[in-house]
Amino acid sequence: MKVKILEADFVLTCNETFEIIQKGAVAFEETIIEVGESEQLKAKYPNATHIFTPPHSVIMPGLINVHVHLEFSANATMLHYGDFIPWLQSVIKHRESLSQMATTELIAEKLQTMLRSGTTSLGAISSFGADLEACSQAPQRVVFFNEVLGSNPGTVDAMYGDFLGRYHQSKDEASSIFFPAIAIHSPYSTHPILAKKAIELAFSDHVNLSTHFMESQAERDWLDEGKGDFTQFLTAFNPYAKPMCSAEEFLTLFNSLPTLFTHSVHASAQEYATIAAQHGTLTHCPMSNRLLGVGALDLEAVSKHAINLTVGTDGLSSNISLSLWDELRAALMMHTNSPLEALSKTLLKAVTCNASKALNLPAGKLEKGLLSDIIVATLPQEVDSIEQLPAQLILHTHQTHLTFINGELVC
Ligand code: MCF
Ligand code: FE
Repeated sequence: MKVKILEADFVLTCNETFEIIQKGAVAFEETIIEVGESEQLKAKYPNATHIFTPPHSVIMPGLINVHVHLEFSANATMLHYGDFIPWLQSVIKHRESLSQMATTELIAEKLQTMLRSGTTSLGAISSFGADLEACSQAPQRVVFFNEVLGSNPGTVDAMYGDFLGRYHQSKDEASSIFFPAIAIHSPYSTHPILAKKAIELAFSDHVNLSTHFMESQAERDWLDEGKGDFTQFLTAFNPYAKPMCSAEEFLTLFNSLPTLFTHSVHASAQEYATIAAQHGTLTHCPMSNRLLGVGALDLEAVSKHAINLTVGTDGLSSNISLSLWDELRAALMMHTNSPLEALSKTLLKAVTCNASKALNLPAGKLEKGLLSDIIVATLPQEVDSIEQLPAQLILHTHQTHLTFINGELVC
């Protein structure tokens, strides 16, 4: 591959110091060769192919959406929003028909839309395996999380068998951009014995691990006291239903592997400390949290515990968009107590360097040696100061001007 030099008014490296280079450039092939000032790079690589960008353009790493349920992509208005248990009931009622409507073509179309909005990598939570074909053929880097759940001791073996079958099918598709992985649904839906077996498999196969954790007050009440809104819901399946483990016991199951914990809106300070000590990641899904009526994540608590923070869109089962820009705008509007400039920086890190760390992808930063997953976003006007750039980028970006994956122009 011939060396390319991409130049723009700003290079947002998303590196450790969140360095922003004005009149900057990136020299790259399949991996990044050098990041620096335009004039210097042009002199150093005189034979490179130059790619110019419009005024007010920003070069940055491709975005990484660590948590999306593509099998629910056919939903628009069918699921019940506003309250968690009614939503869950509506998922159970409609999941069969929704998953039939979510054809490979529909999912491929959603992946293309995600690409046009700058998402170059994603973590796909797969409940049934119906998204395998679209995900294994996607232009993006995909970490494919095969989900396991099951609480009835009489059926856990069959549930594990079904999960194993899907996991092995995804392993057959493994490639340099498609990575099989494992997801445990949640502490209220997955028997700890089942969870333990799947976690041991993730450990021995060195694959990524993800779970939903402490999303709603109902989940908190159920795990702590076996009470609350979950009681009626779960006793409909099993009249003797009891919490299968405490929240701390559930977290401890994951102590061997850095795990992505999604939502965690109702986690306690002690649980945040455990997640931090286990080098876990917290995935914030602000739109989903709003639509399912579970409240807003305490970002200050997450930052106090120095937990690796990422942002995901969740699926169209609890969102109206799979664009991370839309998601970041929602987060900016939701966390009204966080200063705008600092929050914007935190959010951009969450979908780049923090996300690549969580998924073990050598991308997510513009840094020598990392994969050339690079996007260009173009602002409509100049910014008042460089400190305003992260916020203005979040407020004004919908689609990218250019997108590269592995150094190849993909859109
Ligand atoms: O993250 C959201 C809300 N919390 C839990 N689960 C899901 C979400 N979006 C989709 N789901 C799926 C989940 O993967 O819904 C099902 C699971 O397959 C609920 S359990 C019947
Ligand atoms: Fe989810």
